[in-house]
Amino acid sequence: MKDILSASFLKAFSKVTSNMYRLGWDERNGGNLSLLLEEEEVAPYLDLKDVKRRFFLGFDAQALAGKYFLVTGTQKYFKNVEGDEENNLGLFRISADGTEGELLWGYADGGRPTSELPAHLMSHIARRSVDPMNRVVMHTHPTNLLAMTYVHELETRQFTHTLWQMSTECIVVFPDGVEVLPWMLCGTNEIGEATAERMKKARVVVWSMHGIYGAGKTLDETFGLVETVEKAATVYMLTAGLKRVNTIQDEELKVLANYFGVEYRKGIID
Ligand code: 2HA
Ligand code: ZN
Repeated sequence: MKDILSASFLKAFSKVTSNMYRLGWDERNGGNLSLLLEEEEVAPYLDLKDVKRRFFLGFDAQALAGKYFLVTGTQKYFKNVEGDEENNLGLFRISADGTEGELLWGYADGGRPTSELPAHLMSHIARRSVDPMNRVVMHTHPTNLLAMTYVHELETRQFTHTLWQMSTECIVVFPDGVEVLPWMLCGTNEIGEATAERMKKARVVVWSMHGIYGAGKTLDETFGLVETVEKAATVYMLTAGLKRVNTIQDEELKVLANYFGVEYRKGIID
């Protein structure tokens, strides 16, 4: 059996949590991250029959039965993940009936998965229904995006339009735009269901006055997606309240999308 700490997926996962912390997105226990793994990726590192503990999911995850997930722990700090993975992360399988997590490694100090596990797993199900290659769900509290939800209309069309105007790469990186949820109580099945519903339309869901959810095929891609949204929100916050004399015109957004061959979401600029 190989040492799981040497697994490239575990190293990449740790590194991304460190980068998120370094950028100031994940204060204290803020943020949570989940990565879907296939059995053949996990098998070299763990005895798949050795279930350490079981925990109830509290919703139907049948669509993910038999899938493996690496997930940050509840009350754990992103700044502590790298170098102490076994206490701060857990790797579990979704039981055959979709009701339980079967812990195979991690949460070593008796911990549990993030309180946002419903939003994560429901988002995985929703994203995979439109993109079967989706493997990552990232929740974090990027500073300027959070600030923007205090001063900008909380409406999907307007919010997306503003972000697309904030830098030339935006419409190319997130042509599906961002979905905006109103303030809701976090850690519940309700916010999980609302997030997952929006995830069918876009890979980014803004939680007003809280943070962001991003989804993607790889850790790098998902991090890059959230990073690009946060960069746009930063430009917005640096210019909000100042007299804006220039912008990217809607016609220019269309030229960009056409040049890069991306199908941008309809109803935002037309
Ligand atoms: O787990 O970010 O939304 C900490 C959070 C909850
Ligand atoms: Zn949060």
